Amino acid sequence: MSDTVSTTLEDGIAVILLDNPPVNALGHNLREPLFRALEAAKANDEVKAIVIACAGRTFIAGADISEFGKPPKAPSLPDLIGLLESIDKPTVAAIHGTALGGGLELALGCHYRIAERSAKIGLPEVTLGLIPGAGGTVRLPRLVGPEAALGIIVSGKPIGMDEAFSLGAVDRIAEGDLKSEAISFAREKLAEEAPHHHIRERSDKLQIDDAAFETAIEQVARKARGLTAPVKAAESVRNAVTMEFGAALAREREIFLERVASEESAAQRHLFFATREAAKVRGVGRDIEARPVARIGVIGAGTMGGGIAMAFANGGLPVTLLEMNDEALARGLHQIDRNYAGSVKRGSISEDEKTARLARIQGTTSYDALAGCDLVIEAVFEKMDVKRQVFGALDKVLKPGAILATNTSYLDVNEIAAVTSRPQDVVGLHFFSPAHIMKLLEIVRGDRTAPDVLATALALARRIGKVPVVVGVCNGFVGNRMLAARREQNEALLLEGATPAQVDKVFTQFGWPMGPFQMADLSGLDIAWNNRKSLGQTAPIADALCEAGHFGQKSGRGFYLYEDGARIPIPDPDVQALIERKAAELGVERRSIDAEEIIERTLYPMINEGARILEEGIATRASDIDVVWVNGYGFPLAKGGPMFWAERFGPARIVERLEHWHGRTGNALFEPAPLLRQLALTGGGFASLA
Ligand code: 3H9
Repeated sequence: MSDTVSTTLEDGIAVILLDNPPVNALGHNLREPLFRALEAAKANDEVKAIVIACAGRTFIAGADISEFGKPPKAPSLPDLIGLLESIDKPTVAAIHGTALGGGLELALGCHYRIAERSAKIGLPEVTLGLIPGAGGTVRLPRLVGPEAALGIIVSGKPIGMDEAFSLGAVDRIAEGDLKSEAISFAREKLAEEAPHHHIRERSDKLQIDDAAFETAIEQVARKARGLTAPVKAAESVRNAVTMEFGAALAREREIFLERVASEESAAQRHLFFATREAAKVRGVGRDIEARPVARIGVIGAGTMGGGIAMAFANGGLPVTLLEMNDEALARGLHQIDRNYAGSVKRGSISEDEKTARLARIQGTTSYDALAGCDLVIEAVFEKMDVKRQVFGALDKVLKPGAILATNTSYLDVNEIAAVTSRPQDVVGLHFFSPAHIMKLLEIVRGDRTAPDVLATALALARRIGKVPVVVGVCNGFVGNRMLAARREQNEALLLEGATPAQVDKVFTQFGWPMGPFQMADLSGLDIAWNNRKSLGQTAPIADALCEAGHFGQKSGRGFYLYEDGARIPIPDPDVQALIERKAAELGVERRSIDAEEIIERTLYPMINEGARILEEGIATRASDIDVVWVNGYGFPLAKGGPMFWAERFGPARIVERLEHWHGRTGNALFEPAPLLRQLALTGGGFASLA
């Protein structure tokens, strides 16, 4: 007996109960006593069959991720599963909640699996830059067939019981009490005359259509977007088919250990914990209760407002969508309909689901219709006057306790809150476009925002599948403020001699899905142009392009040329000529610019701004900034976010190059932030300076 593992013997059936909160991760504190319990049950003649079950909210959620990268402690998970497979007595895994990663692998070491109907199973290792390392890629193909196993392993997505049962991954669904049904199931199996086979002894499902399987594997490489783990996982599934069991298992372990030691996995593990840390907010402890939210109001049915309405409707919440007049409302609702129709066409939702989601969105042109809403978010024009007007009107109609949210991407939330009689109920909810797709939600905490308003925003974000990060008030908050630092240099690089294609290539080689100029063309140069004009800002090249009718992909010309409505960017000699003309006009001397300089002048100012954001307390932790950039701006997952990357790459090197550019240009953007300087001197990570 130990704190985490206890065995009870019920008339010949040993029930080994694991209890390692919160998610029964297979840390050493669980592996070691479980190994002993299994050895004892194996040796005990009174034990005729074994059931492995878990206490708490879930079956085993996998290996303990925090142990990776530390010296291994025996017994390992493969040792445990090896021991399980040496037991002839029937072994049954009783699954509730989620059996993930090493948890599922342990269950695959049992003869049988019984699960509650609500349970899920999966091998999410690729999402941590890993491959399953305790037989998952070798046993699952033998159990469900290589094609199905490949899908589960490379997607990392858990599957529900209908699918698991039909694939044969689970032998029985428990409709009543899991533990007693697992015991009865074990008894049934004992009573059967037939021998109990371990998965390793089975090869009946390994027959495959070679060509189709190879095509599926090639597709994995194409879709991996520069990540190595899915490709390696697919290789390991192929080994399960082409190699004998023991050799495939040994090779899987080798690949797993390589992956654990990789930067890609370190980055993804960092993001796993960073995402969970970000939800922990100063002053918002577990004792702070979220306010009940049953109906959402959204003001503005443009691209952003429509997307926000969809995000809530997709999460099951009814939405009242307000526009100024019937025409604008009809246009907005029509666009939402079209977006859902697109999802149906792509097969991501059913026609019924589309109908259900649309039915949750109710249009109105009257503020009075918002009176019953528990939270209203505005997505109107980005001008303080307009926002103040909207908040004044909201203050009049909303019931006491309702939350007033703004989707502003840079305006002062405190100033907006000040026009209301209830600044404690005002919060920023900054969605990212397209709002129904992008995961990030910056929750902007005003000076007077009440803790339970933040708790409500965090709970809502989770309810609609967003990744929330709480940030403070400043121009652009975390994401857009750092983006502005980078953006300033993009045009300067073009004027000084780089081409859009050259800059974009450096970005994609770094791992971004696309570079800044392709991105600008995709989102529409006119939108940024209008924004600049309203702020009294200029960007010589982008402004000139807009004046010449280059609005990006939608007009067939932007920083690139797009022929016949295609999305392939083609370098445009006219744009090049325009850049050179502008450089001459501004007296900028042109020279050749290399990849290193492009990184130093775009990524380093971003990191520097991130350090300032930390100094000012706008972000609570460096890892929060990473969560923002990975989920809102496509920062390469494999690099873990700008601040994580900076720590690994070397703050001293970054400071040295910032100083170089500061000296050369005199631009304050490059002046190293004190926090970054301190890190360069002391080493360690940003967290060590907190
Ligand atoms: C693996 O298994 C490798 C093997 O193939 C080979 C080995 C040889 N380890 O998410 P939550 C913590 S790789 C350590 O908020 P939920 C988490 O940080 C692993 N800690 O709860 C949080 O801590 P805190 C493959 C873990 O109810 C707390 O538990 N498995 C682990 O929303 C609650 O987590 C996975 O990738 C872990 N494995 O969701 C599954 N898991 O409270 C990872 C959680 O201090 N886990 N924690 O912030 C999950 O997907 C979700 O946690 C789960 C529950 C769905 C289980």
